[in-house]
Amino acid sequence: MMSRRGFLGTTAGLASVSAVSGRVQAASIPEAPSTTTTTMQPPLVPSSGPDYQPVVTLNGWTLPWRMNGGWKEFHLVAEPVVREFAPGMNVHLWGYNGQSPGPTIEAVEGDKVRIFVTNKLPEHTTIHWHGVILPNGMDGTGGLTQPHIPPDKTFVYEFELKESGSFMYHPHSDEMVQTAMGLMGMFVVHPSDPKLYRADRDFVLVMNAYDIDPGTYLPKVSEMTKFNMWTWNSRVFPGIDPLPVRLGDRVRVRMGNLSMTNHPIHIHGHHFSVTCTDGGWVPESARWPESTIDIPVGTIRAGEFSADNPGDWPFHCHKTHHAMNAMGHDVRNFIGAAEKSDLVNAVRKLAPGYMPMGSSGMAMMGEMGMPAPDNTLPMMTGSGQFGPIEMGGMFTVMKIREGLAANDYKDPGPYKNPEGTVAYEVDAPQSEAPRQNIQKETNNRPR
Ligand SMILES: [Cu+2]
Repeated sequence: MMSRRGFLGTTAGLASVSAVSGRVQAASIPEAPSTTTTTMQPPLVPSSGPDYQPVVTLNGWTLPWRMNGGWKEFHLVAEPVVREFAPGMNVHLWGYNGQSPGPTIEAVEGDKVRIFVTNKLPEHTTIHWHGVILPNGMDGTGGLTQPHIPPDKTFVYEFELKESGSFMYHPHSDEMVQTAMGLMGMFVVHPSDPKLYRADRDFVLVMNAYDIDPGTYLPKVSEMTKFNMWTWNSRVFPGIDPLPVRLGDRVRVRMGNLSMTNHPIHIHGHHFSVTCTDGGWVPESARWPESTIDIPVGTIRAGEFSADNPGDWPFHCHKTHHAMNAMGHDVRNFIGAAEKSDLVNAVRKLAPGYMPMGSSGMAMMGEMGMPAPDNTLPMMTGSGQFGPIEMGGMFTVMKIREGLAANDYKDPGPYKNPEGTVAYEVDAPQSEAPRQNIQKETNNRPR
């Protein structure tokens, strides 16, 4: 543990970089709260200071703080954690306060924050406050703006939050490994004027990707391009919480991307637009409507809309291989390969009962429950009220319902579609759909 002497030594080193430092009061380190729960924790409603609508973190939580002489004090502990990606798969990661990603830090424009960072990792680390405008020596770039934090040591960061917005935190120390191991979190700063940019539901998620061989428990940290698990808050569908929303709510989803590729995030049933990035709020005149918002690498996009269309609406990455789990890669395309082809017959002589997987698509692979190694999720999975959903990875459901209570984030169950509003099968006598050949007319059209 950190000794008082060690603590004072640390702050002495930082004395010249922070004019607002209140390091005298900082002599005692606040407790570091910790949890391993994977369900979305209720928002932390502010009990003092300016009012704001608190955020909720999908499958995560908000870091409690304490006030100390005008400073809002937080304590993050970087440490090895075990994270369940979805029931049936646990991964050994590095995280903060018991989880990857770490808890969301939430504060208000004008707050003076003091963030203690204890390193319980086997190697040194730092924390960089991505997007936050602060004094250079608080930026958290190991070697450049501060010494790295050695294992078993605690450093403290102190800065005043000059701007509201959506930010992130992550190491700037052996970065490739520490990001690949899951060290990251979101940092939300509310405007000091509670009426400004207010949303009724304000969700937070950070995207990452991991390369985990089926049957193993550790991500490969040297992977650069070939990831196979695409996560929101280190969870994959069907492990990602749904987003319950009351009909008529103003909804915001703040999406950070610390993976190594972009993610086009698509919403069904609504249009949304980017109202905030990691560089601040987007003026209303500069917004445009979209049904897919692309989130580039190393950025945050807050998508916002009015929930005026009730139902169970998919909310997912539009890269199809990001909305599935591992084992979906390197599968050959057998669509159209005849069930009784020469090749199949030849294989059947060697392996009686052999079935060419994927000759009519891959949906059956999701339904059959393919045998897989331990600690491996099905490639496509999940079920809804009408059958298999056949998704994985970066997919969840926005559940828009009439009459939900404010700050009620319980799963309201499947949507009850009004009668006569669900696609249905027609009573067609023949399996062949009626066709009209328009080829001839097209050819005869004058040029
Ligand atoms: Cu994606």
